[in-house]
Amino acid sequence: MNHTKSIQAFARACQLIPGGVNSPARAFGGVGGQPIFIAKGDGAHLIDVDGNRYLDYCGSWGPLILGHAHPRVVKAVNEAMANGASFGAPTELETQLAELITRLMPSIEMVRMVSSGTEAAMSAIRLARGYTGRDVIVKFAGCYHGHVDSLLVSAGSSATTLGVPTSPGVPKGCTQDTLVLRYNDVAALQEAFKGKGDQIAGVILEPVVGNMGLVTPTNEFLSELRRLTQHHGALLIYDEVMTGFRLAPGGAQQLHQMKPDLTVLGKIVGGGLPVGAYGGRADVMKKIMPAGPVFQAGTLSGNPLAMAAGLATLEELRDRPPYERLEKLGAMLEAGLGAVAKTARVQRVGSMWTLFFNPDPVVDYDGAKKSDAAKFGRFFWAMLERGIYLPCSQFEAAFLMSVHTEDHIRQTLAAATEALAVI
Ligand code: KE4
Repeated sequence: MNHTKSIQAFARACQLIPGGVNSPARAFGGVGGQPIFIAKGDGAHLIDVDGNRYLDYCGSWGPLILGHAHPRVVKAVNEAMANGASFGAPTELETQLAELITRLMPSIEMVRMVSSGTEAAMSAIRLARGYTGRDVIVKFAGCYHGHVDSLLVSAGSSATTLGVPTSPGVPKGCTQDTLVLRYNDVAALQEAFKGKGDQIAGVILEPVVGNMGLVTPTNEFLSELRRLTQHHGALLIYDEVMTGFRLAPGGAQQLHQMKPDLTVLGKIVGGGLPVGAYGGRADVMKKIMPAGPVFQAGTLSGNPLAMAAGLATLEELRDRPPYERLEKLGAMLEAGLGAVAKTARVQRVGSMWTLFFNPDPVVDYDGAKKSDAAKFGRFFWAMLERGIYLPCSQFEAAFLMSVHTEDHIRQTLAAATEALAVI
């Protein structure tokens, strides 16, 4: 494949943009080489600036469950744009999206819109501390909740990919109240609450992890999380930025039949435009300014274009639910990869999946880090050259979109069979 124009575009970008990218996750740091510059998305495909066409399993890292440039989303955003991009005043679009979110996720009784998953997680943490009057936040190694200072400790996603899970520039004061535990470690959770139960404001987790690669929680872990937080008056915060509206209409919490106190949202809720949201129990949410004293604000929070894209996306998911088909396609892909990958294993929930180059089941961050990331890098490029665009890291989840077909899966399995034979 010819990547001349991508190489030229990257060199030009590097003059003015650190690392040539506006997010390290896109830097190809985990797979080597230089990032591909994209010209256009079209349904299940990406077309790069050299005209190469790829079957896309990144979907912008999750938001595009409906595929690129879905007609219903394009129409909604164009209509909103014609009315003006932003007013700095409330619009009914925000209330309409809030009504749909709260209908799909009943644990969310009230919701506040922001502009990214990071902003949503940051606000939820502040709210948990403001509501409880406590300082300690529990997170789990390998989970990623955006680049929130207090949560950039043992963070997954590109922080792990690029080898900086705990970022410089974050003063000790920001993380001294962040307690990092091992995912799925019930004993450690019990120990933490035994020692600090009356100091813990909240526990935040990915209820199905995408950011160390796809890792699933045990039922015992989820149940104990709910029991201990309830017992000690700490808030249970589900970060469903990646899983929300993807794993089920009501996200992972519907799948697990769990009711968190707060939920953090992003990605799909904006349909590809910048939207984050956080919501949950009304008695907690009413602490947020101007209803209550906990401050949070944003110029483009609830932006009409972003609301229109999010509404069109959630309405399409409501009108034509893709979940059964995504499960069928996911199972077909998992079975096919399992048949050809001798030293790798697929871990999957619905339309989220990871091919781990790891002989053992991955249940936590230590396990994920034992994966052969270099081999994943060779696999990534072998697939890219065969027209398959995967997330560029072993420590990420790949995503099926509603526009994927069985032929796409067959094409992917044929490419994987060849790729696995040569890496
Ligand atoms: P954003 O600030 O990137 O919108 O959301 C942060 C975030 C929060 N919580 C979870 C579970 C997330 O997965 C994310 C963002 N995910 C990464 C990819 N794993 C986004 C890609 C990027 O950083 O460029």
